[in-house]
Amino acid sequence: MKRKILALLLISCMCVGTLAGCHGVGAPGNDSGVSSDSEVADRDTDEDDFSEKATDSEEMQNPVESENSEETEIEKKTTEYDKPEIDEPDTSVKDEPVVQEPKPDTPSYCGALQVIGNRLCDQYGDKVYLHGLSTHGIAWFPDYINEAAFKEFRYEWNANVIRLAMYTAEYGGYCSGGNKEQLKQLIRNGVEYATKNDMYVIVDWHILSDCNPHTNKSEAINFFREMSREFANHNNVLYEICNEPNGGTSWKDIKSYAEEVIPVIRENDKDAIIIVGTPNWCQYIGDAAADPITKYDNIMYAVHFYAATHTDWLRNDMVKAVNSGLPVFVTEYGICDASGNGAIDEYQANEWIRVMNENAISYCGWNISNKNETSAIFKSSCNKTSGWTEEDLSASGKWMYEMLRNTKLGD
Ligand code: IDC
Repeated sequence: MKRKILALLLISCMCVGTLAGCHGVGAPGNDSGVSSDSEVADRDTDEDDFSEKATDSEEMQNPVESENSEETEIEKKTTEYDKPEIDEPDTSVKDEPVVQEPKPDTPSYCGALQVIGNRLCDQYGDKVYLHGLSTHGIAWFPDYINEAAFKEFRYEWNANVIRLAMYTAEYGGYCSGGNKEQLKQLIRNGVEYATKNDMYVIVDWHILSDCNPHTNKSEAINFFREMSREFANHNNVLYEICNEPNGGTSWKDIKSYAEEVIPVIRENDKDAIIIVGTPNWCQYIGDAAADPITKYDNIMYAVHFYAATHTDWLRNDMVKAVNSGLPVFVTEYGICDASGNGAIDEYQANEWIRVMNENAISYCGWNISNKNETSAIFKSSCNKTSGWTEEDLSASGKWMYEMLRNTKLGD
């Protein structure tokens, strides 16, 4: 039996009764909302009539009062009113219809995640759907890592996962002159805010211009050793150990890197989900499917797409990999082109979402920033770091907001 079901009880008979007795809504007649002078005059007259009639009816139509004294009646009502709530449990809801709502796939319901076959699952073994957003580089846009923002992403945007992207080689990156302590503190803060707001969180070692994860492997090992030690008791932290290998880096190279980094995390955390990037900016998923990592459990593989650049062929490769048994996580996607800029392709974006949902693939949208580029979810004119309104959202932001709001979490 499905274990994570929230039973939402609707006392619908009561509602129907109430609505049936309500004449304020949908009353026939003039529905323009504007009253004519004569109608107002009529109403005045009606009110007078009504108060007169009310007096009449009180006197004439209350057989109870005419048979019993007023006092006795009041006493009786008080007794009836007070008793059941305190002394007798209300069993009347038993026969009411039960509407079952999905629970959101959040840590408080799903707990520690696990990979079963090609699926991401919760602690009970039920499928989990993580839908959320990725930060931009935290070195460049640190201010979005604040508690109010995370709360909004969870409860306004309906996101249940946030990815913390920490560039390694770009300007100010972790391995290119960035302030390591500050960057780690941002990661800690992000994990804390995600935890407080019942979200999963991905710690992303965002390799890009460093192409091959071996380039900064020893830094990666130290970073993940320290982070996994600190987050060992969290059940909501996932590790993405190399964003996008590229520049001809082979799956063989990536796999050998992964097999050095994974055991470092496993020393501290025996079962956290670890996501491994795949060749050619996370597009050659077939290479991983042909030769997956078998020495460790709870490993997933990343596909990244930008809808205006990557279409059917990458979707098909992704589905093929999933069908062959590979657990896939789309840790980054955009609805514009692969530069993070250019025009939005809504048709392709919707196709991607459809296929990912059909295959229970989790996903994070790029990016939480107001950078002047299509993929940023906030307009560049918006300097707020929480408390956003619709006007603050870019076209990508509006699309992602609507999509996340309209996608039910859980099943
Ligand atoms: C882009 C950012 C852009 C930044 C650039 C750095 O949107 O502002 O200047 O990185 O090189 C990826 C990468 C991701 C890219 C994104 C868009 O993972 O870092 O962000 N993209 O180009 N893969 C495919 C696209």
